[in-house]
Amino acid sequence: MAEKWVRMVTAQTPTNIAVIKYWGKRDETLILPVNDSISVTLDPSHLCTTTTVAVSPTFDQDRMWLNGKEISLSGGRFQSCLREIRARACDVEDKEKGIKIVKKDWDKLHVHMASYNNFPTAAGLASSAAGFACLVFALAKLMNAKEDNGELSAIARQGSGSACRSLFGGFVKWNMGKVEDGSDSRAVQVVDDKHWDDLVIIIAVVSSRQKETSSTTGMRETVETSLLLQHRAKEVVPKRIIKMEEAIKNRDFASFAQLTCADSNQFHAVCLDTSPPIFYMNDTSHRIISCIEKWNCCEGTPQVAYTFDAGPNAVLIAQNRKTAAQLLQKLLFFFPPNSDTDLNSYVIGDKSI
Ligand code: 2P0
Repeated sequence: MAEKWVRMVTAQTPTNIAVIKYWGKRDETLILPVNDSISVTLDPSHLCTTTTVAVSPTFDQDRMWLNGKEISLSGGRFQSCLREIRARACDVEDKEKGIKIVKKDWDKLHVHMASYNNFPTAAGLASSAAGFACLVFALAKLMNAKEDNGELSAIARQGSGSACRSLFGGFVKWNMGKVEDGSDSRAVQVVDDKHWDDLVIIIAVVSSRQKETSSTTGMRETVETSLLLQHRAKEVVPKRIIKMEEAIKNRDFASFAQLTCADSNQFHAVCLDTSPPIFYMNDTSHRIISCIEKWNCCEGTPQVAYTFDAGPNAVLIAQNRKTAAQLLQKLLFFFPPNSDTDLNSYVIGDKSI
């Protein structure tokens, strides 16, 4: 008779928002980007994924559920993450439960994985980032893999590029890497969550509908057709990365805001330069940009930075709580609830972690 034990691990991982964007791959299978990127990891109490993974000798196949619905594991990305963690699995012994798994057993044992997002999936709020980071972290704990978060980030990257940045808190840089096998394409922490903890991030949910062009498809088309992307990846981003790291380390909000807004705008320009063009922002997104630009210009120094991912939702970063309160007042004035252009909700959170 088969043994009846179940070993379970639950992990929670926040999403991250890029301030210097990743857009475009040089290797689609290994998920290697055309440029470095930098992100900020959000507070897990706001936008996060919770994943429980379980192993039991009674499971006859690997299975996964996302927000309660079973999904197919046939895609190469899940298989890559599972394969890489299984290859690093170690012995596990839990005397209380009578569990003893030796390294070679992991090849025969199957896992069940259940993941929940507390925010809209695939609406441009980086759900795959939190999702794959959490899955890889939880599987590593389940299988007693000894790799550190940097090494795990190179595995999470193979699930979804942006996921590699969610293994750390604070500000995080994804080094694009140089070597062909992708082993140096991984995340490193720039500063921890305490370093700049007066920043406040507000997400204005313009639409929680699923986006029309997935990031994966969008960036493939951009790589194939946009000349502007080549200029961005080779000439613009390398210089911006250096300046952004400096701004973050010095807590220089003016430079930080200028770089963040410029990079978001260039990312969307690259999307427009794609054939056929990709429109992620809508009229409400554009009105939010105008509102912030006017405010920043009137004050003579940036009060708030904006950045938009592959969707119309605005991520607004205020220097402190006072500015965040003023920002909310402005948003409520210009986008009153229940009007034609209302924002569905405001997710308010301290940056950290
Ligand atoms: C980023 N985005 O740096 C950029 C900015 C969206 C806009 O990373 O194909 O879901 O799974 O590697 O990670 C979204 O891309 O794409 C993304 P894949 P991913 O956050």
